[in-house]
Amino acid sequence: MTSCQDIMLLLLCAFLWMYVAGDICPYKECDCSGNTISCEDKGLNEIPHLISGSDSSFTTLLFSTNSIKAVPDGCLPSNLQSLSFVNNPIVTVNNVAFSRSSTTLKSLFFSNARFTRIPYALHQLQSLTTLLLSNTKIEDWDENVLKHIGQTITTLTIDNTNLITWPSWLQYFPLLTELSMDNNGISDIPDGAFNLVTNTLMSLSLDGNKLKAISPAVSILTSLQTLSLTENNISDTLNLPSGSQLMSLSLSGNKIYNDEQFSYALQSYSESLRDISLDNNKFTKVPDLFFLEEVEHLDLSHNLISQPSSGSLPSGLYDIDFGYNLLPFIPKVLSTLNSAVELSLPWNNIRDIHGSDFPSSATTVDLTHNLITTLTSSSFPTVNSIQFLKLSSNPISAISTDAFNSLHDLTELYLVSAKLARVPLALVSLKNLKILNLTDNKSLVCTCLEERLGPWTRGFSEDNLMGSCGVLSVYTFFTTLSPACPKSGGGVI
Ligand SMILES: *[C@@H]1O[C@H](CO)[C@@H](O)[C@H](O)[C@H]1NC(C)=O
Ligand SMILES: *[C@@H]1O[C@H](CO)[C@@H](O)[C@H](O)[C@H]1NC(C)=O
Ligand SMILES: CC(=O)N[C@H]1CO[C@H](CO)[C@@H](O)[C@@H]1O
Repeated sequence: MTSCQDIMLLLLCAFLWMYVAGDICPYKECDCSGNTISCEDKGLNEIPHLISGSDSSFTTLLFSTNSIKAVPDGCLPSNLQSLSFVNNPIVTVNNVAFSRSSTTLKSLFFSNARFTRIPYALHQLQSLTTLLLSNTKIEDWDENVLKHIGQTITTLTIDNTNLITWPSWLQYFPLLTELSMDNNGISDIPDGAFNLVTNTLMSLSLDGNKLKAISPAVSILTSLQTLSLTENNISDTLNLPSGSQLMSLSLSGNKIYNDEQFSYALQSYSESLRDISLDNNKFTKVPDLFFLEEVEHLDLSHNLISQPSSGSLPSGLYDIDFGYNLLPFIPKVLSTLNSAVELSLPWNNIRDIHGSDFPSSATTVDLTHNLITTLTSSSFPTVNSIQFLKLSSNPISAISTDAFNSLHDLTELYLVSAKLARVPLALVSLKNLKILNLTDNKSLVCTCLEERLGPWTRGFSEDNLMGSCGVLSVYTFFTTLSPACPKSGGGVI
C-alpha cells in the first residue's frame, strides 16, 4: 500500500470521527446542519428523545410548527442560544426545562401556545435578549419572572396576548430597543410609560389596538426609528416624537383627518423619513408633505380626498396612490413630481383629464373606475413616457382621432367597460401598442368606416386584441372581414 493511500485513509477516519463525535444530531427525527437543529414541521407530538452523548456544538433549535404540548425537564441539548416553539400548542413548560442553557440562551420564541401564565422556567435564564410570545392568551403575567428577564431583554414581542391595559411590568425592562404589542386591546398608553427607555427604544409597534390618539407618552422617545400604529382609531397625531429621526411611520387604517396638524407633526422628519403609510384614513385634503425629501412611495388610497388643489407631495416620489378617494380632477400637485413613474387614481370621480395633469416621467397611469367621458387631443401631454394606460370602467363614449397622437411609448391600453360605439380611429397612432383590451363595450359595432384600422390590427395576435363588436371579435372583423369593405368605405357589416 502506498503511503498516499494511507494518508487518505487516515484523513477519512479523522473526518468520520469528527463527524460522529463532534456533530451528531441530538434527535434522530430532526435534521442538523451548521449550528442548527431543525425539527420544523415534523408532525411531532412531543419533544423526541435526546441521543445520549450527543453533547454538541449546535446552538439553534427549531421546533416550529408541530403539535408539541409539553417541554419536560432534561429534553433539550445544552448550551443553546436560540430556541423556537413557534406554532406549537405548548401547555406546560417544566420549571427547570431550560437549565442546561440558562447562561447561554439569548432568544426564545413561542406562538399559539396554550399556557395562560408566563412559564416560570424563564426565571432561570441569565442572558435572554429576545422573547417572542404571540397568539397566546396570557392571564397571569408573573411579576417575579418578568422582573428577572426584564433585566436583559432588548427585543420583546407580545402580539395578541390578551392585553387590554398597558402592562405596568414594562417598568422592569429598561433595555428595550424593540417592542411589539400588536393585536391587543390597548386603548391608552399612560404618561411616563416609556420614561425608562426614552433613549433606547428604536422600534415600537402597536398595530390593531384601540388607541384614539398618539399618546403624549410616545412624544418623548428620542431614538425611535420605526413606529407602527396601523388599524387603531387614531385621529390625533400631534404627539409624534419630534425629537427622534423616524425612518418608518405606519398609520394605515386610522381616522386621521386633520391634514394641518399632521404635516406639522412630521416637520422634524424631513431628512429621515423613508416609509410612510396613510391609506384608509379620513383625509379630505392632500396633506402638505413636500418637505419629506426621502419618501419615494406614498399611498393615500381609501381616504376622503375631494380637494384636488390642496396640499403638496414629496418631490422625490416614485409612485403615488390616490385610489378610492373623491377627487373630481387629477390633483394639481401630480404635475410637479419630476420622478413619479406610477400614478394610481382608480375609483375617484374624475371627469376630465388634461395633458398638464401628468408629470412627463409617468409610465403607468391608472384611471380605472372614474367618470371620464371624452378623450381629446389635449387629454395627454405632448411630451410623455406613458406605457400603461388604464381607462377601464369609465363612461368613455368619444375619442377624437388625434387623442393618442403623443402616446409614442404606449404598449398597453385598457378600455374595458367603456361606452364606445365605434372602435376609435385614434388607435392607429399607437405604433408600439402590444395589448388592447376593449372587452365589455356593450354597444360597440365594427363598420367599414374604421377600415383603416385593418392594417394596424395585423401587428396583434388574437389574444392581445380583446373585445367584441356584436357576435364578432374586433380582431376577426379587422383581420378577415374589413379587407372586403367597399373601397368607398361606409356601411355596417
Ligand atoms: C373607534 O372609535 C369610535 C368612536 O370614536 C367607536 O365607536 C369605535 O367602536 C372605535 N373602534 C374601535 C375599533 O375601537
Ligand atoms: C381584458 O378585460 C377582461 C374584462 O375585464 C378581463 O377578463 C381580461 O382578463 C382582460 N385581459 C387582459 C389581458 O387584461
Ligand atoms: C355589442 C357588444 O359588442 N357587446 C359585447 C360587449 O362586451 C361583452 C363582454 O366582452 C360581450 O359579451 C358583448 O357581446
